[in-house]
Amino acid sequence: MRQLVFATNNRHKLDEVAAKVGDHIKLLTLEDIGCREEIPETGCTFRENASLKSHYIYDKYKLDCFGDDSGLEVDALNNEPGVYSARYAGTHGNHEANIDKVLARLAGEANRNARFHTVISLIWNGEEHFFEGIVEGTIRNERSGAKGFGYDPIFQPDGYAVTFAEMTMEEKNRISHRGRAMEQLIDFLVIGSSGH
Ligand code: ITT
Repeated sequence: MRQLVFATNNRHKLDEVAAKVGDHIKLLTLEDIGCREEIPETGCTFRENASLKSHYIYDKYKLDCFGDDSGLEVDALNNEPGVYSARYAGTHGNHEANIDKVLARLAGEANRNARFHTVISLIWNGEEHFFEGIVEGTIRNERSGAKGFGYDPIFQPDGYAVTFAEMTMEEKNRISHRGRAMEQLIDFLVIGSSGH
């Protein structure tokens, strides 16, 4: 079976991706390979940051691996929080404060359109391949639901009456940015169709 390191320190991402790959790929975590460092995310785009994550692991461990960089883009906020999604309110991973900041900045705003965006960088046999996934939706006026992570309680995907935080992981994975990008990665590895 193909074996791949997922370069993430985010437990929720890992769970979602593990559910998506099922038996197709054996996922290794950073813990599995003994990597305890924070991987720097100094790029200005999802693509650059995804690439930094995968290269960090490949350069050090010479293992097939991938990393994703993802975030929320809100039209009325000039696509913020974007690459700063994890640390929008200052502290990395403070999801409650990040949500509060988005809601405060959108107070009174009629245009609630937004999207989640993921870029995955895969290094496979020493070559880099990119996969991208986007899900369009709107930002609710307040939180709803307790599942998922990050901005899930305020993001309602188009065509649904619930937020990502009200969906099961399987439902979210079927339509989410990360789920869509992972489907392409799995196709690439399992049936050999191309990344770019
Ligand atoms: P790693 O870099 O270790 O993978 P991270 O959480 O720092 O973990 P990112 O740099 O890609 O990951 O930041 C993504 C942030 O965007 C994440 O912390 C959330 O705030 C938000 N985000 C991304 N995908 C999301 C999702 O599916 N649901 C809710 N929020 C999400």
